[in-house]
Amino acid sequence: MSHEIKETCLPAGRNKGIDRRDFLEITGKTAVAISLASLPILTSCNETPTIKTTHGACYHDCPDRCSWQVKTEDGKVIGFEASQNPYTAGKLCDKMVNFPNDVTYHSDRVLTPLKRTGLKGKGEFEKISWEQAISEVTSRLRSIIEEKGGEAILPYSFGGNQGKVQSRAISSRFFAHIGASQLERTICGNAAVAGVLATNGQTTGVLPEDCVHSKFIILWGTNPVLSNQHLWPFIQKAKDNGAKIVVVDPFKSLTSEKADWHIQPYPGSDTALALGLMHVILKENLHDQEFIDLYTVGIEELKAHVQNYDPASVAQITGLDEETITSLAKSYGQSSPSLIRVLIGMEHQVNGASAFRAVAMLPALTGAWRDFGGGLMHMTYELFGASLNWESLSLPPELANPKTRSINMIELGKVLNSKDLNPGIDALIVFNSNPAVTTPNQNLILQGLEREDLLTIVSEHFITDTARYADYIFPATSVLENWDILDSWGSTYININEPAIEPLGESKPNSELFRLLAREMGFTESYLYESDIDIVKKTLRSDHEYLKGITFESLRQSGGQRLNLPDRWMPHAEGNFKTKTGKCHFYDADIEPALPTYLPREYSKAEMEEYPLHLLTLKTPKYLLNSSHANIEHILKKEGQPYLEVHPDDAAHRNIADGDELKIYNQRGEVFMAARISRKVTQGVVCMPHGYWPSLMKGGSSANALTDHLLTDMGRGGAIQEAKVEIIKA
Ligand SMILES: Nc1nc2c(c(=O)[nH]1)N[C@H]1C(S)=C(S)[C@@H](COP(=O)(O)OP(=O)(O)OC[C@H]3O[C@@H](n4cnc5c(=O)[nH]c(N)nc54)[C@H](O)[C@@H]3O)O[C@H]1N2
Ligand SMILES: Nc1nc2c(c(=O)[nH]1)N[C@H]1C(S)=C(S)[C@@H](COP(=O)(O)OP(=O)(O)OC[C@H]3O[C@@H](n4cnc5c(=O)[nH]c(N)nc54)[C@H](O)[C@@H]3O)O[C@H]1N2
Ligand code: SF4
Ligand SMILES: [Mo]
Repeated sequence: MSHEIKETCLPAGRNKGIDRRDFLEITGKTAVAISLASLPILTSCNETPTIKTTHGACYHDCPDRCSWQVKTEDGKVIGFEASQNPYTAGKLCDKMVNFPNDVTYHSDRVLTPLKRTGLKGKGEFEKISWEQAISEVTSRLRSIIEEKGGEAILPYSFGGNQGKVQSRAISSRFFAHIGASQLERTICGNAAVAGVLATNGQTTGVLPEDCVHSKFIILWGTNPVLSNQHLWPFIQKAKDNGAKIVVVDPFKSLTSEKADWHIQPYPGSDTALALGLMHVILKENLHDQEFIDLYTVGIEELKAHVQNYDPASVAQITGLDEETITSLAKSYGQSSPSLIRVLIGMEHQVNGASAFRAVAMLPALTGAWRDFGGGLMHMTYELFGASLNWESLSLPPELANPKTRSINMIELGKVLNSKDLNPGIDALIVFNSNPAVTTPNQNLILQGLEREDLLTIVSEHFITDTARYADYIFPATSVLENWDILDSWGSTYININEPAIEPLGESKPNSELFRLLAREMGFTESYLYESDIDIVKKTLRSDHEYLKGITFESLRQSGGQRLNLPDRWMPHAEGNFKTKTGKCHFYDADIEPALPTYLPREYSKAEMEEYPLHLLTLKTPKYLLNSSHANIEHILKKEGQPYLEVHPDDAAHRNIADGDELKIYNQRGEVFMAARISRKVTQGVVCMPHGYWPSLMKGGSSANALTDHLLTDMGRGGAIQEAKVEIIKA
């Protein structure tokens, strides 16, 4: 198959005539409807200025994965617009509309390698050349490997860039090649997925667009109005068609404000709530016996188990009244098609995976899977897992199944400070992540990053709070400057991202950083040097039916295309669960416990007295994505002051008035923030936004200074939302 690309020069006369309005016309609905493929790819030729349009996609850790197009004139971005594909629907979110100025061209962007000159954490650096930086880093890494072995080196990366090339392709080969410790990347999704897989064996249930057919939608621990904005119009359409929208969330989220019914259980109590619903459904005969007989295992064990979860007991655990529990169970059981949408939000609890496991059982109990638009909607990444050519992204055979130890990213603070770890961590290489802000137990992490004997290397766009502790910072390209291929975990579109402009300054893609390190270390294996564009092309070389009509050329013309999925995607209408038995598992003797069970974290009386309030640290800021963009002045201004939401009773009890400056504290740290007295939280719960950089906060700490590196019940995720605090006026 040829991958030749036709490039066209735009006559100079026409260039001048193109203004923003023309651009919109060219890329607007009508033109796209006629044929996206007919758009010429315009590249530099002798005549100037040269106008070029390239297609790309959002690299953020966001379920939407919007497609966009970038217009450049003489290598500078002059237009940045959402694509008109039916899911992106011509609209980027508020976080991204100004991306070229907010990130790519931002004056604070790191554009050369930097070497530390001051104390760790002070953020004092000098510019050095790539040659010097690569040579010095390589010699330090080489001596660490010689003295302690590769496991003394820990890669640390997460969702900063979800492009397959810039997140894993070359970096994972490099780290496997040097025998580095492996990082368990568990901070987002692992517990949720572990729970759903235990029940259904796959996470791909109802597809996003198909929710328009639903008549009863429970948004369980998810906030699509903010965190999954391109799904929301489909939910809104279902609502316009008469669907009832219910939100189950301990916090009064933006989504709950738009729903018909907000149910506000105590954080971490969802396992009990789901089992309570099953109790009522079975008691009221709202279950689908035929579906259960044909496609599930363990109904008798489940029936016995849910006896412990009668509405009165569940009311005690969840803080809801019995009537709410019964009425939710009946409404859900009697509606069809009925849909439950889960995503990530409720996983960050000690009982988080069990909650997903229990909730995932509900559609099998009621037979909701038989209806189009009925069932569970969770992730979509398995569709890409099945169809792309993963050979290009996986480790080559000679590196597959590495025997090196794994370190859970949640426990970064613990491992950096550990005296028992053998070998200890001597080098930390961070890219696509900002753990000083986003990983629990912030103060322990900062203490670890302060270690003089730790070599810290960070590849970044900005001097983040993690980068402030680096010995060397490498300048990373932004998504507008590198190739990539992006699958999705929340939509059904595949995108490629073509560089719209040359790398600014001396920035280089993550992949190139690892190629340069490999070269300097003298490695000769070809898998370390595969080019980005070759990886993109290879990943698309697949005969899978979902990729029919989707090629490198077609994606280069359009940016994103929907996978070729059947018109009526109903994965479990006739069972077909992907568990070991092929059935939905209400009960599984191989899992401990064999049935989802409400097992909260036990606190001593003294602990509860000292820190009585349950702290939620949520993705409530509208313009931030985790810690990304939390250094951009105009964004922080738009976002406004961060507040701690406090229930009126908790405030009154402590003599706190609205707007009072508070100290929020526990055994791990203290954060300063003003109080906002509201009923967004129930009594006993407080909530603050996550994502703010500690260096920019009063007192030098942000939300994760109060959270702990506790693991979830399954999936080894982070029970970030299991934190207890006390508050006083500062
Ligand atoms: N308290 C609390 N903590 C949480 C959460 C919460 O709800 N509450 N949520 C958790 C969740 S769900 C997640 S996903 C994690 C996210 O945690 P992180 O993955 O650390 O996410 P970001 O804060 O977005 O940081 C990504 C960084 O990558 C950088 N970056 C972007 N593109 C590139 C690139 O191409 N190359 C390089 N080298 N760098 C790049 C960005 O500049 C940014 O600094 O946070 C978790 N932490
Ligand atoms: N604006 C914005 N959008 C984002 C992000 C962002 O930082 N900002 N981050 C992106 C990322 S990394 C992810 S993973 C997704 C996450 O997308 P979602 O899963 O939709 O979002 P979250 O905000 O993590 O959590 C949703 C809700 O879960 C609730 N929740 C917390 N604990 C519990 C519980 O115990 N039970 C129940 N029932 N609910 C609970 C919270 O109160 C919150 O309102 O969003 C993505 N989109
Ligand atoms: S952050 Fe999400 S909603 Fe915003 S542009 Fe990116 S993919 Fe779209
Ligand atoms: Mo996430």
